[in-house]
Amino acid sequence: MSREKFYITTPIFYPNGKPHIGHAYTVIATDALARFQRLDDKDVFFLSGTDEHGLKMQQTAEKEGLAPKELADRNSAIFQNMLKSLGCSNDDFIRTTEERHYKACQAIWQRMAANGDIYLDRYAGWYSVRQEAYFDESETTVGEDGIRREPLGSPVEWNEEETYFFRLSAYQDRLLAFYESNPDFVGPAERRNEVISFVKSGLRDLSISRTTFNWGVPVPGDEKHVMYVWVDALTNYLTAAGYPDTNSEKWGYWPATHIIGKDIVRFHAVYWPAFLMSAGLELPSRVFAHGFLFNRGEKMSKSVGNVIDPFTMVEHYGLDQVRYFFLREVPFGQDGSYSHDAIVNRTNADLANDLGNLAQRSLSMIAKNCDGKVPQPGAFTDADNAILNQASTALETARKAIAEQALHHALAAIFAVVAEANRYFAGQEPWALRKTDPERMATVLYVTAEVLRRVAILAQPFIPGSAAKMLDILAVPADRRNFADLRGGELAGGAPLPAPQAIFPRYVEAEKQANGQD
Ligand code: ME8
Repeated sequence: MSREKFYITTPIFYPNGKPHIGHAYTVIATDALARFQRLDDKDVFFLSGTDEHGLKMQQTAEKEGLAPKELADRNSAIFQNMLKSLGCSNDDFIRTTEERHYKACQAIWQRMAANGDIYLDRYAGWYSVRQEAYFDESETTVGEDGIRREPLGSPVEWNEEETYFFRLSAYQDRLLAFYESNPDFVGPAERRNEVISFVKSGLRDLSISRTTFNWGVPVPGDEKHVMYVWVDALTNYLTAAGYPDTNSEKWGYWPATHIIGKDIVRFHAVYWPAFLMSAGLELPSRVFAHGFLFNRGEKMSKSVGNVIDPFTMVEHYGLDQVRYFFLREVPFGQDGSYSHDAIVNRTNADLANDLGNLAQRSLSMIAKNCDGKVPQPGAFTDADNAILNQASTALETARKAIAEQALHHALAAIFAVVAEANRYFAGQEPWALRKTDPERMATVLYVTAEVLRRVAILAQPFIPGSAAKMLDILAVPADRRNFADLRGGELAGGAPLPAPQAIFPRYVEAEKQANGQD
């Protein structure tokens, strides 16, 4: 039987500057969702990439004295490196300047045109280069500095030109009917409500081409126009699935789940489904928008200059520490903030103390007292069965949470097992049993090691490197690490184990380190 296909995407990022921690956050979360489905036996296709056209790219390139493609090449490579340094398991990386993407854009344009949804007219309005979007005059305000800005604060400039329009107004009722019959299309609920009230307030036709610059995909049949960068950008999700070749094997992955930030919901949940309806293509299965990250409560942006470099962060705290912190600390879908203290507290408490110490203590007892082999368990008590069961049923909880992108709930269920396993270990006192009842000690150590195996299997999507290390020191074969192996792959008493090693070093402040204190 062929496995269920699962297609998941990050936004494609503008390579007009270097990646920051907000980009890294989206990537880490989407990666955890992709890894979870792979371990749950789905045939996953995970896509990320860079969005290389548009006025913002062209203007930044001009400022830096580069051709837009040179700027894109330089920064797209940095985004690709960031994905590597975050342990991102994407199957493809798309750049919108690739040939395959031009074909897909021109094909979808032609389908929308053939459907009667594209017409030529003139447009006059306020354009924000930063958002790459037009705004209604009523949405803009003029500040004390005399500069007119859109609601998110970027300056707008007046622009008038001949442009192709997409008949978005014709899709208002169809979109509302679609949201109504697919209540899970947009998540979380606040975003869905925003989308519905935006569409209910009335949709105007959308300007989808530009003639004042040429850094974009040419409009088929009228090459003095380039496509509006968002038509081009959204189409990336089809390109990577092989479009327009709908007979290709890749096409079997479409439709996708789109993970995005809350800043680009309108594009994904209004414009994109309308384009797809017009082109007669299936709509995405889900659009989930996460919140924004703030550095100690402040919004990060390139212009404010408080952008944190993800490379430095990973180097400083460790990759799994950074992944764990963001996925656990910030309820996925809500805004979150981070600070040095919050990262250190969270990772020292959960990873170094709860998980790391439990592994270290139990496995070094096994190394010393059980001849370095998995202990032979006796009959299980109620307490043994309770903790073993909790470790298996955490999968059900995590699976339900992940189906609605509640990464924080999935992690909470897994770390509740860790907390309980610590209580179990402390309560059973295997160190005292060593003299009084060595057989019972062996059972307690077996149960603890088996719980650690289950926890490590479940933790793989979130902290892949450390979970793999834990499974290595439990001698779990590489092909027995899927969720299906939670039951059936139990540790075998008597199996040899490698020497235990520490998995999560405690974060020690630099000045304390220098003084030799912890
Ligand atoms: O919008 N907190 O690209 P972009 C959390 N090219 N996430 C953040 C963030 C923050 N402070 N800042 C950015 C674009 N993000 C378009 C997308 S898709 C077809 C085209 C994340 O480089 C978040 O996911 O501005 C947001 O949606 C994305 O980066 C925007 O990246």
